[in-house]
Amino acid sequence: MSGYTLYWKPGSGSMVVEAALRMIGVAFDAVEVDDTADTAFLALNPAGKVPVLKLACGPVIAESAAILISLDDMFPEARLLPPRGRSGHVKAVQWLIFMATNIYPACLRYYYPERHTTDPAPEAAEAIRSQAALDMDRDFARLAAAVQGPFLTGQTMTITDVYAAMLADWYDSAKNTPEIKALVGRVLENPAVAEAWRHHGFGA
Ligand SMILES: N[C@@H](CCC(=O)N[C@@H](CS)C(=O)NCC(=O)O)C(=O)O
Repeated sequence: MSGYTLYWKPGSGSMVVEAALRMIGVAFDAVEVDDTADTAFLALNPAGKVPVLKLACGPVIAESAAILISLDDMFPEARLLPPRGRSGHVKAVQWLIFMATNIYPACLRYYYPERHTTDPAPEAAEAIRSQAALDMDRDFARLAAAVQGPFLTGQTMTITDVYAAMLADWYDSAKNTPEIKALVGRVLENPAVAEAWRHHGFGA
């Protein structure tokens, strides 16, 4: 048993955490979660969501952005994020949180609109889905405008770029935005990311 256990599901946001662990080069166990409503899994994360990262020394971390920032704290030499104190660090954290709190939830509203309304009418779900698409179009445009090139914060890939690529893979019109498309191509040149991407079934 390694010191880290990643609870994951194919096609889910656990992809970016697996990519981070592979970029760090630390050994980890991967536990595929079949049922996020299972009592044993809810004991780890009462929100019933992946990703979850369990550390052998005790802590269990949920929330994708929190896991990535914690891993950067634990392994600063892996440069998941630019070094603290540099402007690149602040910007990479800002865009990571922007995506986790805006685009990721919009994507969930887009694919599961019926979970976001108490109105059972199909039109209600359709309205949620249409608004989610508008929200994603706006927020991906903001993200695309911020790309310094080839990566978000310039010449060096960060885990924030991998997060952007993951979300873009869930939403076709983002995937086709030139700045994002170029960024995804560059991100996938990294073998650690490519391995996590493949393992999670992204790019299908
Ligand atoms: N805010 C959470 C969102 C996590 C989330 O919504 N995960 C989805 C998969 S992408 C999930 O586990 N849904 C429940 C399920 O698939 O059973 C994060 O950033 O980690």
